[in-house]
Amino acid sequence: MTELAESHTTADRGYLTEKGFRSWAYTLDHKRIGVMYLFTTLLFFFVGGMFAMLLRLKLMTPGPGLISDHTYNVFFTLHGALMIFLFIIPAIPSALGNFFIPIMIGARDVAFPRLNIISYWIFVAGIIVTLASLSSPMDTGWTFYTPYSARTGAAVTTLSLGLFLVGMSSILTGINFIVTIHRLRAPGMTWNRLPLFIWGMYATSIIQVLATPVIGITFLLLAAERLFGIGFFDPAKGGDPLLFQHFFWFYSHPVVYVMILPAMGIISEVIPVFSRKPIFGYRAIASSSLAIAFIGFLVWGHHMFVSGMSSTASVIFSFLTFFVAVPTGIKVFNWIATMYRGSITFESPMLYALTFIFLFIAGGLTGPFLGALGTNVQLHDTYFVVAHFHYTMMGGTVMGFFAGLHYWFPKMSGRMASERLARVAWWFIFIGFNVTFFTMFILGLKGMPRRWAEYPPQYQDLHIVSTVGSWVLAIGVFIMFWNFAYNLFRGRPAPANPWRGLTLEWQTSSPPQTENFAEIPVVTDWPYGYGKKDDKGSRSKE
Ligand code: HEM
Ligand SMILES: [Cu+2]
Repeated sequence: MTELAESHTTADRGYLTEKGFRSWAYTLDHKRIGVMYLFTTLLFFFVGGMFAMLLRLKLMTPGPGLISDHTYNVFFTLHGALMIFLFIIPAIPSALGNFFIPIMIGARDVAFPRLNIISYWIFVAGIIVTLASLSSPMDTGWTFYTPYSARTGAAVTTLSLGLFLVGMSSILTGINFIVTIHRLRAPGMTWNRLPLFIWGMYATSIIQVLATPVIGITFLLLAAERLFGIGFFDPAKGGDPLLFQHFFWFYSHPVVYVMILPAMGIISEVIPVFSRKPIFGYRAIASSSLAIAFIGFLVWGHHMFVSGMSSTASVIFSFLTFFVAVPTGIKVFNWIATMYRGSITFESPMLYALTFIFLFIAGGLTGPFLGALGTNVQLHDTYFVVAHFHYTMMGGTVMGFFAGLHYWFPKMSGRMASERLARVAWWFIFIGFNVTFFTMFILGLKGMPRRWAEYPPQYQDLHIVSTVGSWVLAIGVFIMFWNFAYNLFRGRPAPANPWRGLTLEWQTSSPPQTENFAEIPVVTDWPYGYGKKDDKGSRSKE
C-alpha cells in the first residue's frame, strides 16, 4: 500500500470529489469517462433487456398474441442491435477498460485524453442518430442482410449512419488504448508483467482498429445504395447480395472476440486473487488472446454455410473454425489449473467468474455443432443458435462483466457492495439464466426456427418454461443493480485493497485520486505471485 492509500480518509472522494455537469462533460480524466460509458452502456442493457422481456412474453402463445408480427420483427431487431452495438461491444472496453487500463499499467491517464472524451461524445452522437431511426423502426434483424435491408421502408440509412459513428468512436478508443499500453507503462512494467486484463484489452483493441472500418464502410455502401440507387448489393444492378454478408461477417465474427476477450481478461484477474495462487500459464493466457484475435479474422464464413457460397469455401471455413477452439481451450484449462489446490473463497466476483467458466463451457461446447458443416445445415436458424450465442455472450461476456463490476465496484465507488445481496441476486440469475436458455437448446433440436413470431403449438410448453425463466433472471439482475445503486451512497467505505490483489489498481486509494497515484509506482514483479516467495525473495514463480 502506498502512503497515500493509508492517509486516505472517507471524506476525500478522490476523483469523484468535484461535482456538477460541466466537470463531467468536459472531463479529461479517463476514470470519469469510464464511468460515463458505464452508465450509458448500462442504460442500453436495460432498454435491450426490456425488449427481451417483451419478446419472451409474446412467445408464451403460439398465435398472434400480445403484439403484431411486424412489431415482433421490430422488437427483436432492437433487442439484438441495442444489446450488440450499444451494450456488449462497448461495455467492458470503454467503461472498465477506460477506467482501469491506465491504473493497472501505472499511468496517470490514457495517451490521448482529449481524443478520449471526443470518442465518448461521438459515441453519444451515434446513439442519438440511432435513436432517430426509431421514427420508422428497423425490422431487418441486427444483421441488416441485403437485399431486404436495401429495400425496406424502415430507417436503415439513419441507423447505418448512427452505427457508423458508434464504430468510429470504437476505433478511436482502440487506437488510444494501443498507444497507451505501448507508451505509458510504469517503470518496470515489462510486457511479461502486464496484467492479463491488459493483454486481453490489447488484443481487443487490435481487432477494433482492424475490423471496425470494414463495417463502417459497409454501412456507407448500404446507405449509398439506398440513397442513390448504386448497385453494390443488388444483382439487378450488377451487385452481389452475398458480398454484403461477407463484409458483415468479416467484421462481426472478429467482433464476437471484442465481446469475449475483455471478459476473459477479467476472469484471469479474478481467479488467481480468489484462489490465492499464482496464475497458471501466464504466457499461454497472454498469447492465446493474440492468437484468438488473429484466427478470428479467418473464420467469418461459418455464418454463411447456407447462403449459397461455394462448397469449397464452406469446407475451408468449417475447417478453420475449429482452430479458434485451441487458444480458447488453453485459457479455460489454465483457469482451472490455477484453481486446482488453491484456497478458493467464493466472494461475489469469484462466484460470477465461476459462472462465466461454467456457462461459457456450455456455450463453447455447442459451438462445434454449428462450426461443422453437416450439423450446421440442420441447426441453422433454429433456437439452437439462439441458445448458443446467449450462452457465450450473456453466460460468458455478461457474467464476466458482472464479475468485473463486483470486483471493481469498491475501487470505482469507494464503497463496498453487500455480499449477501450479491449472493441472493446470483441465485436468481444462475437459475433464471439456465431455465431461459437451456430450454432453447431443446427447442432448437426439436426444430423451432428462430425469428418466428408465431409457431406450431407443439413448441408452446418449452416457450412458457423459457419465459418464466426470463422473469427469474430479470429479478436477479434487478437485485444486483439495486445492490450497486444503494451502496453507491450507503455502502461502508472501501479500503484500498479489499480483496488483497497484487495488481496496481489496489495500490492506490478507493476511489483513486484524480491522477491515479501520488507517485508513479515502480514495478519489480509480476502481479500474480500469491503464496510463498522463493529463496531469492522473488514472487516470480509461474
Ligand atoms: C434477459 C435476458 C435475455 C432474454 C430473455 C433474451 C431473449 C431473446 C429472444 C427471445 C430473442 C429472439 C429470438 C428469435 O426470435 O430468433 C433474442 C435474440 C437476440 N438476443 Fe437476446 N435475450 C436476452 C439477453 C441478451 C443479451 C445480454 C444479448 C447480448 C449481449 C442478447 C443478444 C441477442 C441477439 C444478438 C439476438 C438476435 C436478434 C436478431 O435475430 O436480430 N440477448 N433474445
Ligand atoms: Cu462467427
